Amino acid sequence: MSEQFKKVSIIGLGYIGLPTAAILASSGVKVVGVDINKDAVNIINAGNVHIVEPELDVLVRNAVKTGMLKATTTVEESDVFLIAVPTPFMDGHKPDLSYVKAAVESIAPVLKKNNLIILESTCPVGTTGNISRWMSALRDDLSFPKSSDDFPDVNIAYCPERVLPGRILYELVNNDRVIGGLTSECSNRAEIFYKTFITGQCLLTDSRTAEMCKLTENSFRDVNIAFANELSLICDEQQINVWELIKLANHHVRVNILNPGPGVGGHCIAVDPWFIVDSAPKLSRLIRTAREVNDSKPDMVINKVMTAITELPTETIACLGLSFKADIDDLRESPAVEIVLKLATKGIKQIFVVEPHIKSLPAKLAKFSNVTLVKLDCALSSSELLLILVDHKEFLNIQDEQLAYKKIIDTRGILRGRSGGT
Ligand code: SAJ
Repeated sequence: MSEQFKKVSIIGLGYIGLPTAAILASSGVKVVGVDINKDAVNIINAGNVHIVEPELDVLVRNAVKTGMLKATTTVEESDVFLIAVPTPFMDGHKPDLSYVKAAVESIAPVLKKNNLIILESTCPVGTTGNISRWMSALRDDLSFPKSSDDFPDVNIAYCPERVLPGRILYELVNNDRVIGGLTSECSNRAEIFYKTFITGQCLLTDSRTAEMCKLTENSFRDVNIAFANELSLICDEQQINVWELIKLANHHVRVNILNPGPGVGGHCIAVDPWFIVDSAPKLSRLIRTAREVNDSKPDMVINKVMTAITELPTETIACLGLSFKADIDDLRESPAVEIVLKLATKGIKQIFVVEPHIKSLPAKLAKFSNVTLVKLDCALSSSELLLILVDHKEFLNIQDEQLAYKKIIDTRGILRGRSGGT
């Protein structure tokens, strides 16, 4: 590790902060992980993890055991402060920067000359500049970057995380990083920091372009998923198998349509495009419409189930999957949860839920007497309608005989030729 950066504090120990802390610690840097969640701090200090991500548990256990990683609720002096806190949206899809502001306020008292602050949270354009202004107001004894040719006491850069849940440890090290410093010196110092633990390229730019780049990447994906989702609705009405259609169209060398599904979940793609819409409401018509198309998909699935259910003698349905995508345990903003919740309120007699990655139903579903978490075999043998909401690998081997005499609504296309699409 470079002499400059012997100790790093990571503010926010979630899906990005904790893996980053563990990787840095295992590359020989002293890491202090800071989180307001006392339970998470205790779990980590005991060498365990509070989130599920392949191989993260082993990495954290070793980092804690060797003393290179510790978790705490209070920020301490460091060389680098890396902010990885959530940036959800509030009513009206306006970005909520309160966690970023709270992180800045917690760092300010311990900040020293030559420190480097890096923001990784997804943020609206201009947030990195705001951090400099907020810090200036809190610490008038230090200088912060104001214009691109400054040489301030403290450097500040934006470097968005780009890792995919389920592949975080691999992508953290191997992905290219976009680094936008408030000055060139800020970018250069951030590059030196990242080069100590990543093998991907560091692409240097200014902070506003880097902020927009992150929003653009996730909006690009949202718009493309919306195209697939819209196609699935059109195909449903016109009795065309959307999966076969996409497979054929994708044989064109310049066409690459994504997969339709029950909607877009997670805390990134369903959120970040709104930051662009909020900043340029009149110009971002396509981005807004894509959000609306994807957000409307769960209700389309529900309508389909409610139509199908009228023909079921005992009204027993099996919902396969609750997480927001395959092979993870993350239920945040999951369209599958939204669909099961809405179905539960519609008085359906029995809803069997299969989610191999959880041990009990989330409270908002557990309170319904008509919703039960069961194993796959039980759900398949006891239900009349099969609603596939997530393409977990556990569901890919369902046998034809287990589908006999069932109505099937396959929102993920895992049964392809065997079902009628979404
Ligand atoms: N989905 C579809 N059809 C598809 C692909 C995805 O319906 O063809 C759905 C998924 O089921 C899920 C949602 O979209 O509900 C989002 O899943 P995802 O795998 O596309 O993305 P995330 O949210 O897990 O991670 C994204 C990634 N961004 C991009 O691929 C541009 C990741 O690289 C980012 O780091 C992450 O957002 C983030 O933190 O911003």
